[in-house]
Amino acid sequence: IGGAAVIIIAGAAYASFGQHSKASSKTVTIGIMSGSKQDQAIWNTVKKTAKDKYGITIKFKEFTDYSQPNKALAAGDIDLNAFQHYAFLKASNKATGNKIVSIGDTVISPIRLYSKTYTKVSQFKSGDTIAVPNDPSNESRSLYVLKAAGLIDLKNGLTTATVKDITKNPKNLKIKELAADQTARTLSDIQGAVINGTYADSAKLDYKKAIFVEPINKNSHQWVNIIAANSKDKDNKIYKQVVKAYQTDAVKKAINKQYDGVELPAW
Ligand code: MET
Repeated sequence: IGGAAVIIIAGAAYASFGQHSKASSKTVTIGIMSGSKQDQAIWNTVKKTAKDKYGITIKFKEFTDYSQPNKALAAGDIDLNAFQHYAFLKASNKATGNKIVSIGDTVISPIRLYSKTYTKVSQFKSGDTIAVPNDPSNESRSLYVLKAAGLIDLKNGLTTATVKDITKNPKNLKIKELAADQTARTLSDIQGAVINGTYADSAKLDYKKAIFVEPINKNSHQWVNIIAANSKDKDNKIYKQVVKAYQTDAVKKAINKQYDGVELPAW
């Protein structure tokens, strides 16, 4: 009999703990990239809607390089992340065995070629160096951008091109593969760099001065940025409400105000 009473008491204690943890699970920590005032303004709009409409408290954990936020998500240090496009996630899951999925689309952020030496693509000279990000998806993307700019040619039909797939390089350009967060830093030493929006923001580069912008076309879906969750959480109601709080007219307005067409709402 005594044993049964203990069980009942334990049951009651557990039930009340359960309720408490449900309330506190309305806090969602999202991993984002640091250093972009524009993104901060956009996320503040999301945060406000999440609180006012769904009673969710959003917290942010900021990262400085692309290799960290999926690790942190897989390890359970954060609940969601929002920093990558579909192609990056696919390559990252493939390389790590993580099971991370998209739960909602955010923006498309065309990658751009910048130069401090030149103002036009045609000015590149024989032997010049151009930096590209070295993760598989962004490297391939950048090489296709150099192809679209008419600087190189690549084998046809590749999903992940590398420098080895360059078939024509009439200006003998040297392609320097660097971690995406390092590309902007090299601009003073070399003639060009293909730089993701994230790092163009944090290096305070002027988008309007990019000398070539990645075209948006039927192949662009892979570059749509996403809110990502561990696959076990893909139906989590609270996380879905975070996506709803993102995909609003207020956020569309904030994106257009902050980026003026440089990044575009993509949901
Ligand atoms: N926001 C970046 C882009 O669309 C994401 C790169 S993948 C980590 O270029």
